[in-house]
Amino acid sequence: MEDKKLQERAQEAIKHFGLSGELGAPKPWGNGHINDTFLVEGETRYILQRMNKNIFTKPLELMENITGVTSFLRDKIQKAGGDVMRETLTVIPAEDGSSVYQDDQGDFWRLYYMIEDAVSYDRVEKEQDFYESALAFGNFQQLLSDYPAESLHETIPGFHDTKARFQVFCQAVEQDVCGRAKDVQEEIRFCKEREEVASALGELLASGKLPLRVTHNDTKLNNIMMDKDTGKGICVIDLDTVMPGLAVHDFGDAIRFGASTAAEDEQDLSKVSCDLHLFELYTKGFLEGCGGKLTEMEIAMLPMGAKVMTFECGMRFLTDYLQGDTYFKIHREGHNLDRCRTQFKLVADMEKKWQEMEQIVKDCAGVFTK
Ligand code: ADP
Ligand code: GN1
Ligand code: MG
Repeated sequence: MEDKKLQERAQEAIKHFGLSGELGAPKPWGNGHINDTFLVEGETRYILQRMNKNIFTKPLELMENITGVTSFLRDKIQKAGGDVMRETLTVIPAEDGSSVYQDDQGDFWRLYYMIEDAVSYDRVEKEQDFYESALAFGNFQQLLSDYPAESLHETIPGFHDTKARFQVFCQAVEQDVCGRAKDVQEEIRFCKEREEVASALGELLASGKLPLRVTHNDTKLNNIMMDKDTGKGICVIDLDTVMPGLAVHDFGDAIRFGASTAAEDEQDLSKVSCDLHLFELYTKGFLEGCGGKLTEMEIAMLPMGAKVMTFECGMRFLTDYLQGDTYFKIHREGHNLDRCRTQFKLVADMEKKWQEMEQIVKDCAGVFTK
């Protein structure tokens, strides 16, 4: 019922973008956890999104970031002789010229051209795809290395401030608004035992040992479109969180999702581990994609980026579970708890494989700088 109503609202929203020709009814699309995404088919295909207003409280500032970044990328793609319709998102303005349409319920809708002949994966199916995604995410960072960072709004303040997120988690345990804490004591203990993980990277940033760069901050495999014929990562999407951040976070977030042997919400934890072969492939691709721009400290901290991002994500899922599932979309009871458990299983597995992970990074960096 809820979904039906939303679809009807999507159908209303699309009328406000001044598109010509006949359009099919918007169809729910993709597996994002944050926005409501629809495919709209006409002579051309479009992606219509209702932006999550609880999470993105300043949608116009967010769209300013996205139009700024995509115009900047479009320029570079054009100069390099690339295909601007496929290698970057294109925002289609609403009929009043604004980057969004606001409906009568106060929701903001935006429209993009669909990236054609491309797919996004929820799991690594062919290992080469993971390598290609690493090249593309690394390259994305390189392309934005001269973007005026000061012009970017912080769309979610403290997005990867893991230490602050740890405090929020502790409050959620204390407040226990849904009475769920008693059933997740093991997960709470796991998280609390690792308080130092939460501050590891923040301290290096604060002391100037890690540089602030323009980063994507949400480098899940399904946030990149891969060419369906060549398998190349052609377009980085989901630009809501492009902000100044740490390169090792972008690396780490991709590992936590793509180098896992199981889905993010797998219930059988015996299937969940960090695949070191995939870790190695991604490391190679990312270093190459960044084009030698990473500092020695950044390279040394890649394994830590993977552990911190996985820990942070598990902690965010657990916090959301404790707070009554108000942030991430869920599709079943206990979904956020299942997701938290896979992340914590991965953290524990990375801890066991720590030396090997460090060795892999050293070997890859050596080959790359030779
Ligand atoms: P969320 O923030 O909810 O994750 P995304 O912007 O990542 O939303 O979109 C969800 C999914 O929709 C993506 O994983 C991708 O499969 C698809 N998608 C989004 N934008 C486009 C686009 N311009 N072209 C093709 N597919 C897209
Ligand atoms: C969300 O938007 P999406 O589904 O690509 C989240 C990420 C989490 C991820 C976990 C804005 O990503 O931070 O790592 O879920 N995005 C936001 O799957 O919070
Ligand atoms: Mg997404």
